Amino acid sequence: MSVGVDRRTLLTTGLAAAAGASGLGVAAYLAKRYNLIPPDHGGIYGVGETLTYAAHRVLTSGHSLAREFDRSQISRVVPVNGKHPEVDAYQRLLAGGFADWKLTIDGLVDRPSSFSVADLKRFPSHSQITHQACEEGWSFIAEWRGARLSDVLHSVGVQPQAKWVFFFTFDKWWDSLDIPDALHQQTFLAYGMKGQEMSLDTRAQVRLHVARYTGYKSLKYLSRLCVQDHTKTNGC
Ligand SMILES: Nc1nc2c(c(=O)[nH]1)N[C@H]1C(S)=C(S)[C@@H](COP(=O)(O)O)O[C@H]1N2
Ligand SMILES: [Mo]
Repeated sequence: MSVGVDRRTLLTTGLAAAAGASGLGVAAYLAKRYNLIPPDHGGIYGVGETLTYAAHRVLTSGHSLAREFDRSQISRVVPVNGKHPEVDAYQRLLAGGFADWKLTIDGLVDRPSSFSVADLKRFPSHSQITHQACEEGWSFIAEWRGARLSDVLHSVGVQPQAKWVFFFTFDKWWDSLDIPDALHQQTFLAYGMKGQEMSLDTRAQVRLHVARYTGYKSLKYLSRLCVQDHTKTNGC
């Protein structure tokens, strides 16, 4: 994988070593063991993720908002992290301008469904100017436009026992949010940026934008969402 991931692995290995020494590693282990944190791709964020999530839950209510900015504060440079997935299925969608792309939502929902870009655009459109920060140390402020994930999830009828939403992508990343974060008003399925359509040259046409979290939760190249009551990815 990319150099970035190697750096992250180093970073989290270092964190885990430091945390182990202070007992935080045990807390992280227990949190993971008892399904208290939303897991991420390969667990590479480990202790750091656990602490971030715990701090979120202790310091903020599920309804607290990420800061929003003025138009004048939008960054001129908005770096793109990574390349489009090379898998054939994704390359075919890209070549066709995403006309055949659909986002499947299944799991603990009353009406498993698939949404095209046009379908997502039929939900009320919202915009927000927020900060996206990569854990590797760079960040930018951008205006994002899209459907609230909550509106899309409500339309398929999330069942009462649901606890987590898992997100799967064409580049085989995955991540998860708990239901309060998935339903949060600033969690978007974004299809626009800087007043334009999301650029197919650089980013996926629709991406998750989770304003209250570090950039790695804002998955691109989405293929499927699965609503669950447990944190096992293979149960989806
Ligand atoms: N599918 C997928 N989504 C992803 C990533 C990825 O590698 N694959 N990288 C994440 C990380 S670490 C960051 S910081 C942001 C970067 O988003 P950007 O390319 O819009 O800057 O995307 C996130 N979403
Ligand atoms: Mo990142």
